Amino acid sequence: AKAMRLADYQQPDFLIPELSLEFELDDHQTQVIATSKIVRQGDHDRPLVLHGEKLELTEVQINGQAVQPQGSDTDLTFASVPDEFTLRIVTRIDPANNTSLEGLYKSGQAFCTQCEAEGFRKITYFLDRPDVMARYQVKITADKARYPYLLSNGNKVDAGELPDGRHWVRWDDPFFKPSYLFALVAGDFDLLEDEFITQSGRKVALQIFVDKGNLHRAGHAMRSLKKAMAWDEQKYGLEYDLDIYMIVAVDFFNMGAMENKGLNLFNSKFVLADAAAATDEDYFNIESVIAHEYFHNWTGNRVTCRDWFQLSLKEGLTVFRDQQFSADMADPAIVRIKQVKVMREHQFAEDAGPMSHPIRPAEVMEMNNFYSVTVYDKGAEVIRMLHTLLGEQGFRRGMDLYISRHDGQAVTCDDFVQAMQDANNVNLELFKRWYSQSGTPVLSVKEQYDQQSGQFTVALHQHTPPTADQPHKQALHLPIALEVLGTHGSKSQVLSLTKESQTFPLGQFETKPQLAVLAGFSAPVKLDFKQDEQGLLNTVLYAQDPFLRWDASQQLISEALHRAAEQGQTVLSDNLQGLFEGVLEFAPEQRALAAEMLELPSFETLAQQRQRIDVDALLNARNALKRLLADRFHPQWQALSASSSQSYIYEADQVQKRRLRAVCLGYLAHRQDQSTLLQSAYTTSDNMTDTLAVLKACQQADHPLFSGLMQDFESRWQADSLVMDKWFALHGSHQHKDSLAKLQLLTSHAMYSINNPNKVRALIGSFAFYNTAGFHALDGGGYRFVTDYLLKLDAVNPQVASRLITPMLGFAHLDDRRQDLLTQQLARLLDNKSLSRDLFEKVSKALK
Ligand code: BAL
Ligand code: ZN
Repeated sequence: AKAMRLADYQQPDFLIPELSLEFELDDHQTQVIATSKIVRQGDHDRPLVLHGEKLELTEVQINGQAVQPQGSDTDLTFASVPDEFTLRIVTRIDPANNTSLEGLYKSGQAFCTQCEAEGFRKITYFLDRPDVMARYQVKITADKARYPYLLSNGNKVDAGELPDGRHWVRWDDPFFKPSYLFALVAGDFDLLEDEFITQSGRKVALQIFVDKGNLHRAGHAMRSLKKAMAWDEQKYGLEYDLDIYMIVAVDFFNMGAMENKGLNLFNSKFVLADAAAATDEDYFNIESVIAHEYFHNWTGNRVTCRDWFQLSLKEGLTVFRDQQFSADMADPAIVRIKQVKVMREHQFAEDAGPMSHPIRPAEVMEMNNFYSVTVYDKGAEVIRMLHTLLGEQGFRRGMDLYISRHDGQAVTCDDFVQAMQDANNVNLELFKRWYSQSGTPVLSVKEQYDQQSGQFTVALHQHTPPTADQPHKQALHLPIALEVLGTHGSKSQVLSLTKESQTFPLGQFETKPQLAVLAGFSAPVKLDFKQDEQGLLNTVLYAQDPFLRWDASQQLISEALHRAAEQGQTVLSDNLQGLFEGVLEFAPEQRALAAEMLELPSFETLAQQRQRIDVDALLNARNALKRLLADRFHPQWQALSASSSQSYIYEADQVQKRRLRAVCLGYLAHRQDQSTLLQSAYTTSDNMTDTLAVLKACQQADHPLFSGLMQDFESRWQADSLVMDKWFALHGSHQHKDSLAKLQLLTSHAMYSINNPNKVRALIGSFAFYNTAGFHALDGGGYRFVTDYLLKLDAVNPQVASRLITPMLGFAHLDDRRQDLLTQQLARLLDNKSLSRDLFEKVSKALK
């Protein structure tokens, strides 16, 4: 396998302005007739090379004449073609055996597609690259009884019946689009319908298609869609552009969802919700993913990417937009904390491992490997920094210019930054380095207070350690938001760090003030700021920015945990006690924030804070501290976990109560005298959030109630696929001496299937990612199990396998023994001669 390089980008030799697709759907013998208008671009006589994979070619004509191009596994070459011509290609494909879930495949009884990034080439031969944009006309023919709905992008323009029980529908998409935004769905669904009137008064039909019997679970998704449509008009002046917007929920899906023009496809997990079966977190995620895909209509579809190295152009920006939306819909501080956890747990880990890459990668072997937390979440952090530097209005001016300048085009990240720069008359040259440099900068902070003059200054220093992909780093443009807490209240400001080291005066104070740095996580960096515990406690109690308050609490706890791990002894220091007392005091008024502060930092976050960690010692310390806190604040946990008798609605006040309650139950489960309380919390729950809170609490404390409750849960929900994923995940992440045997057993559970990515992620994924004790077991059993599974899974679905290997890659901070064990397993993978390109890219880098 060979890597592609951004530096080698060339304009396409040919363009395809028009494409007509005709599908005769059949499980194993779907026929695709693609008729396209092809135009040579520029003065050259190079051949036409179309992409194509796993296609059976039956007919090719140029301008009505049969021709014989040269075929290979990955392309079809026409040695010499006219400057402008019509190409007709007939191919056959086998959707029912397409387990990669890329291209045209079957999800349950329905046909559906996934083309991003390079799946269209599994449907027909084409110039499958985003800078080739065509107008699509699509005709779908299929059996009417089994497939009453035949859907594609754009507007439905014609339909008819055939004598043999089949029918057909014709769709026309008036917008030019790249092939990755093509979609087709055929199936039998329940349909939820509504409408949206745009700000200019146009009526848009809204349709959500779900599996039969799930109509009552589609309402939240519909409400979310309408909120997102209104928000984008109000916030960015962006209006929807077709007469119809369709969403289809399917059970077999590699990603969360896909923004195909006018026809979004969704993993059913991000559409379906009702109180009994979905948690508050599910409700939140559905709203956010529905919005994300909707926002892509402008940032992604109307303005798209020139090439896949530019993926963050649409993803970083659209994640930032969905984050802004979520902050407007819910508690902004809590939303921000959630995002920062993702950065610290997953993105920092990616940057520290063999797959480190800039948000605009320079080299790619398999594009599917770059739908990463770096491109998405760090990409969004980079957009957020622009927003911080330019301000709300400046950012909006830049967005307006970006959209008006590039509507209908396939452009680059540089084009985006250029629009921001031109609209605001600022110089963003230095800022652009964020797009080409990988790694997590470390920001060192030193404060200085001059007793005589009262001057308070801060010295900032940035340093980015080398990464696997880039040995040398340069200084970046960092917006550093901070708060100075003096005796007369606090002052906030944003410093602009553009050099390696800079000193900033912060004003005059009668006594040394308290400094809190990185308000709102204003830059995606690690902070090196030595503060005493009393200072952190002050920040927790008195800072204005809730993020700073939370962060200080987590720093205090993290340091205590690392200390405990190193000393092999966990104690509840006075300051730590003071922290919990202080937070518990305001918990009844500020429930959501308190809940976040009372929860111990995750093992994954802790692991990113040190060069080397002792897995067992850190796990022990974390558990020991939990037990100490459970005992010390037992009455408070009980008081705050008292359940309310309100019946479930997804609404801020209730969400906050349930969240705090879940954290309290998490502590109570560490005591042996709480079985009655836990049992009753489980029995009386009328909603999945509270039910799962009990299960999770018992699981994490390895409480004797756990297995009984899990059996009860299974018997109640065994027919519900999405709910059973929660059950699988609880088993997968249960840190228990028999967890591996249990895992083995569950892979043959009636509801489990290696073909369904949600199942694999729920069971095997939560083992690899979150079952720290089981996965990192010193006998190597965890690593071996995941490797065995990857070998099987890779042959079924390489994309999912390639996600699942992530926890096996970041081992630099593990002890030598575990590094050895992991290396052995990775070597086993590399020995497999039919390893996918997806896994090969990751494993070969990890072993380098
Ligand atoms: N474009 C792939 C799914 C998403 O990011 O929306
Ligand atoms: Zn996206």
